[in-house]
Amino acid sequence: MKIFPFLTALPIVLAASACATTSATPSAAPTASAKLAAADGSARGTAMVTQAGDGLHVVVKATGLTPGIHAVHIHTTGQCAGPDFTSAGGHWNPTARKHGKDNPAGMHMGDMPNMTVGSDGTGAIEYHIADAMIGEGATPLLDTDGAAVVVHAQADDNMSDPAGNAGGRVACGVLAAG
Ligand SMILES: [Cu+2]
Repeated sequence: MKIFPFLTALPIVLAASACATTSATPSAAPTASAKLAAADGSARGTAMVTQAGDGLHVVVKATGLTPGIHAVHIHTTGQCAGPDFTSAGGHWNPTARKHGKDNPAGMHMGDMPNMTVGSDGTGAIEYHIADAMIGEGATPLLDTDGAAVVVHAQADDNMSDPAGNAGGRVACGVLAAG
């Protein structure tokens, strides 16, 4: 009778060892990263994007910002020319949607949650962008003109097209592979 639990457990052991073998193979997910800077060039933190299945895992860690709530987006052009960073273009929007998660016609692929910055000037967001690729497919994040992460002076209202009434651009970082 005791043989049955052993037999049913055996496939699980085999599957686990197969997983271990697979993860030991060097096949790191594609990544893109950016160093955020203010208009004067001083550092404002980092952004890291990792391919996670068929979506993007985004982590932004900011420093040196005014306490309060700040919009954070991925913008469509990988250029951060000061002082206003308009060179980064509008929001990354390969599916031609309107702005904002609360907009019935939204949202942009580059729309992300607001970031709360504390009294020490630091803040962070972690977010998953669904159905997006760093370097593959018809509309990759890192297309010919690249992409940038932009932090705004104010909060995003998650509704107003095209940019959520988020005010000026206070930090910007060009995303680059790796
Ligand atoms: Cu923006």
